[in-house]
Amino acid sequence: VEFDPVFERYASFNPSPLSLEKFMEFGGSQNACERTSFEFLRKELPVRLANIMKEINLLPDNLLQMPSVAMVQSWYQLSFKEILTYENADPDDNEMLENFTERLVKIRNRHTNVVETMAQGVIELKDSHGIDSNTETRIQYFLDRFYMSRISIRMLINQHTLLFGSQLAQNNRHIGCIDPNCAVLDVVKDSYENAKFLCDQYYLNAPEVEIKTHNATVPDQKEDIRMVYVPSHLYHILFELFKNAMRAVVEYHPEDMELPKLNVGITKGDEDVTIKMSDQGGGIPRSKSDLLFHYMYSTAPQPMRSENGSAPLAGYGYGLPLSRLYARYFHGDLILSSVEGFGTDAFIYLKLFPSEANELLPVYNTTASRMYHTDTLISDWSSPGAGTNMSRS
Ligand code: W6P
Repeated sequence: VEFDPVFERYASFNPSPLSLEKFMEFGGSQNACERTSFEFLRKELPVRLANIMKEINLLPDNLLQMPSVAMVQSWYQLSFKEILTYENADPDDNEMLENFTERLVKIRNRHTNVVETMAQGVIELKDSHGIDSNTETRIQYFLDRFYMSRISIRMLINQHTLLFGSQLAQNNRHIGCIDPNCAVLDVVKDSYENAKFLCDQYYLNAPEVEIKTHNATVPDQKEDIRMVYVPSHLYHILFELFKNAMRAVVEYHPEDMELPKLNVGITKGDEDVTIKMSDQGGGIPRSKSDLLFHYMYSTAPQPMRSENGSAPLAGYGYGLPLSRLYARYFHGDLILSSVEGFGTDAFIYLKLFPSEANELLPVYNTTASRMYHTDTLISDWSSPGAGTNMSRS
């Protein structure tokens, strides 16, 4: 890659994480200021793009040479250049502002299939060169950061285009894609119903759900649980978890048996909203539980398809690792806890206070750079059957 001082300058800045509170201030109905948003984005978008492009450049050569990866890289280069053309634009020029918003929509469309294309690139590498464990560790590290960066950039673009774009089909309760009064129970029900529809279609059966809410902070506990959040992110996480739970339950129970219900608990505490989803789908052995979040594990040959060729319900695609990124994006988390032979509990943790729900962003620095150059540490605990102590490596 050629040396470009402008690119290097943007890559040297740290991204500026925004909290949900800041996003709300930015887009609040009174002071929503297109000019302010533009001035922030024309710097912040190139910074976030350049930071992650630095990491793309550090990927193993044979991965960078895969056609899909090269294509993704070229999209990033083009979008970076396009946003830079606004570097010296006059922020009071309304025509330019309109043009900027349209440009963002084009950029968003260009990057629509980044996840699938990158996954294809990893498959291309596996088929052509194979992937050793050092390479796998680095790709896992990279994809978590790359997809998180992408989630954050799309969040910024979505907010700007929803607040200032031409499609006025705005839900006036929302601020861009943020719902200041997100009813968690409604999102749970909605995602359950849609997963159930797919499950019924695929297996001709689906488990029921029992949902309980507990508001630990309100004495009469009648108030429903509401919070500031991006409903589409929560929906994405829940839909993925429901599909996995349903698949496990249906496949674990013989056809004539009644399916054990899924149980969902929604609890509002002082700091967190926690959603617990329990299934009795037989669980997974401890040795397999880490693998659920591995991108490599998911690029294995596709799981079974139904008679009519429709996509499988849950194929351990990129669904779980991406869902965990969505949860972590505003400093929440997603944890799976399984009892082999019984079932699995999934916990979604979300920050209740919008001021604490800050974006979690990858930063390109020497620590990050080292991850791409250093081999995985050799374990200083025994590995089974290592045999003699004759040799060390
Ligand atoms: C399983 C495996 C899994 C992954 C994610 C969520 C629920 C479940 N249940 O057996």
